[in-house]
Amino acid sequence: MGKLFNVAVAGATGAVGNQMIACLEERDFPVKNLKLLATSKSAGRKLRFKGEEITVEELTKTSFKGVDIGIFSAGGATSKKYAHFAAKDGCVVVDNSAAWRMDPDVPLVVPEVNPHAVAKYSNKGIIANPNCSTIQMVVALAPIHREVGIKRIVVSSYQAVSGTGKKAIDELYNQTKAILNFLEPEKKVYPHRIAFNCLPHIDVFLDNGYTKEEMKMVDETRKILEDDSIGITATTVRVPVFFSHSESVNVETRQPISPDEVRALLENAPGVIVADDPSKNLYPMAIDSAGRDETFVGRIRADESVPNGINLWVVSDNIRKGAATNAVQIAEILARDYLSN
Ligand code: 25A
Ligand code: L14
Repeated sequence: MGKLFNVAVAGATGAVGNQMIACLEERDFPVKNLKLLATSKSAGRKLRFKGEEITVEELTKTSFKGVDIGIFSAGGATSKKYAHFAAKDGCVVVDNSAAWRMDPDVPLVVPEVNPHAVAKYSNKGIIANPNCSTIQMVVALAPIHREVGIKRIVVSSYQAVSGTGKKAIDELYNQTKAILNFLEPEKKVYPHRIAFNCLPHIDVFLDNGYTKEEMKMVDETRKILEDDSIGITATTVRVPVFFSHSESVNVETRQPISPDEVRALLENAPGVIVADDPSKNLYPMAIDSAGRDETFVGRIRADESVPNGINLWVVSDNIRKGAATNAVQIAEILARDYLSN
């Protein structure tokens, strides 16, 4: 039998943390002992893992003593505060927040795209998990970039509320229920009503007029594809969907490529399912991809307004591949290739 690891999940009671626990179980990660960490509010709650109840503990500076791998999804502030304490105690951190993603010493990994980057975990003892919208886009675009080179990307996203966590899932549910009952909807999480609405606003606004979510898509895509020459512009939009982000992606390639060639490439790409048959009304949809780990691609067609243009519609479960699954896949590479001796 292979080596078993002591694993901790920080933010275990959140939307992503819950899914991380489920992924560790589903994928049969070699866990010796699982520690579940959250704020003092949640300490004492019990969560199930492989048929056993595990009591949630309060996250503290000493939580990671004896832990081999710590998977964090408790927000950027928590990661900034605690990741170094974990690393100091010899625990490798796989961090799901934006805190370390653009640190040049920290690898930013999508296992289907740049698994080799995991090796750089040894710099700081931290590996960053990319933003959900970036992950699904690069899973779909990396095979095209390798084949013909990508010059420019124009992306617009249609993002689910679950990205903001449990409180936002509750907000969409409660607002929808209120409106259908002719009651005044309450808003707590987003600056405007999300039920029956679209908000061109995800994360905070920056001085350049873009949101932080939009700039994450620009910066993280270049880092993961290891190519700063790619021009990227993004508009990220919150839509009243619970799970799965959808993206309209327009790419301009360096060499010509036909829609059929793109389809063939993506049919053989790891982690991708091509769902593209307009004659049968077949295209990727949020409701079909929710609960799945793959990235679904369809509506593949030529952008006839430029010489080498392709349009794609890319859909994936933001809590699974966009967060928990990708983080657990990173931990699998780490465990198998780097921590097993
Ligand atoms: O503000 P930030 O930094 O940008 O972070 C924003 C939020 O984004 C989520 C996560 O939300 C985070 O809080 N998030 C992070 N990365 C994400 C990603 N890549 C991401 N979302 C999508 N993609 P969350 O609410 O899902 O998870 C928060 C978890 O973090 C724990 N936590 C927060 N601060 C912490 C901390 N843990 C330790 N130390 C800290 N300083 C947080 O723990 C949670 O696990 P908690 O104790 O506050 O418990 C969660 C709350 O959830 C309530 N709850 C439980 N079940 C339900 C529920 N609410 C509604 N419905 C339920 N079914 C509990 O009552 C408890 O209050
Ligand atoms: O991981 O949808 O950087 O509100 C932070 C914003 C995840 C999505 C991240 C959202 C994102 C989240």
